Amino acid sequence: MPLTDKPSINHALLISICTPQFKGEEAESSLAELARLVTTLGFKVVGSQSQKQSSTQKSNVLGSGKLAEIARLTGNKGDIDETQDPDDVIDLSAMEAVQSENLPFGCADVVVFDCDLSPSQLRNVENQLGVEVFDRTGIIIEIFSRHARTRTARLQVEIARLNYLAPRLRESSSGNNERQMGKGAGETSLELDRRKVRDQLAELRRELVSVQDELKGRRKQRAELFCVALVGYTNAGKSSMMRAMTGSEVLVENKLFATLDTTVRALQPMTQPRILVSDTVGFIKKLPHDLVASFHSTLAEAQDASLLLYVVDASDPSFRSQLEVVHQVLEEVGVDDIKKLLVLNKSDQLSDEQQDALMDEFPDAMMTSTRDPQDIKKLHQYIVAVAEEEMIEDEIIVPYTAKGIIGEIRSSMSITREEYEYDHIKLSVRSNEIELARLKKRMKDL
Ligand SMILES: Nc1nc2c(ncn2[C@@H]2O[C@H](COP(=O)(O)OP(=O)(O)OP(=O)(O)O)[C@@H](O)[C@H]2O)c(=O)[nH]1
Ligand SMILES: [Mg+2]
Repeated sequence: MPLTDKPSINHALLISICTPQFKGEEAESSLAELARLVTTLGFKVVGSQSQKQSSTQKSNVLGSGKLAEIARLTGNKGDIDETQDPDDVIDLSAMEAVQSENLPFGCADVVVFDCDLSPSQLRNVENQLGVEVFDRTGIIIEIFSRHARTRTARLQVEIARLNYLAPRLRESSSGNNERQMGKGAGETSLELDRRKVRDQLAELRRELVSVQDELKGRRKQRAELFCVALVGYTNAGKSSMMRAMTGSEVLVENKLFATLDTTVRALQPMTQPRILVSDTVGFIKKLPHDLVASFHSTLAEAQDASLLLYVVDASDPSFRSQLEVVHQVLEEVGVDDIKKLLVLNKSDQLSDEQQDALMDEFPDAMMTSTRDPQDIKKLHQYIVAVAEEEMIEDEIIVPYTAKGIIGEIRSSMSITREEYEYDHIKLSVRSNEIELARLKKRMKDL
């Protein structure tokens, strides 16, 4: 399947395969999410169709009636085998639905399935329709490829993309008899392509390991600081919250997966010692397995945090199931014993009654709107209070001969009392254990 950038806008027809396990509201909200994913990619959604099937595993995911209808909408460019599924009756109700939407002949040039298709299913339906076909994973991987900015994110996404593409590689149209440079004896073009992908994957994995070691080093340096990680479903408002709390210019967009890289900044107004806030990649239902695996390392930031803010878009009717996905992924990453706060965001989109009902349902949560400075202040106070709980109080004696160190103490700890004695200053300070131990060692070495 060619996953290439195209200059013109693609017109996409979305297909939902409903099974006994996946139907009704769940299928509808998933299809609505697929429409947002496809729009994020720059496609225009022209309509959607759903097909009932006993499972998504059949070699032909579409029955002949539905296939004929979709072929009409995609301009009959494919190669439909009329003998396929002789028992399958044309689903008239669905056809009427399409006609009532007045979708014209050939209105779509891309078909997107809201489920995963095996390489052979994808090939079959692509041949039958003669247009480009994507499955949900293909779309998500494509969005990730376009949004990846840093080296780590690019490496992670490229690994996931190649893993996805490798089994979908097909014989190139140039034929497999042609001799090609580097091709081993008896190796077809397809085998050569697959070998190249395998080599490339190995190289990318090596590179990723070295980048991750570097990042691990940086995280270690920050280990003594209190870290808050913003985690949650895509588009919940994590980056907006990061901006509001740290004054940083992280990307905020009404797009799915705007953020793929972890950003770390100090909480503003600045505290002593500093508190760090990190913005992380968002989650989505049915996240492709390879992407989950490759983003585990990005989520290491969450693993190291002292406090997790679970940000949800409380104005989205399906936020409860989104929260479930977040819990699931984070459990896999292993963040069970970290303190958490549920942040019900986008409260400006909710009526007072709706807000009250949500607070009854989630009494330990905090209701916020990233657009309300008062809410950001409330969150700031909460974070500082939690950080303070972890701090301990101590006394430090600084001789006048070592006065220079006081500036250092002021910038890294909170000083609660200063007493000036004959030959020293006695400071009462609050900080975390590691920072205090480090300071005492420094004082001894002076
Ligand atoms: N109405 C309203 N919109 C908000 C609020 N917070 C964020 N948004 C909007 O929601 C959209 C997504 O915001 P982001 O901050 O990019 O969301 P994110 O969680 O970082 O999303 P990803 O990076 O894709 O995971 C943007 O259009 C924001 O302007 C809020 O409190 N109220
Ligand atoms: Mg973001």
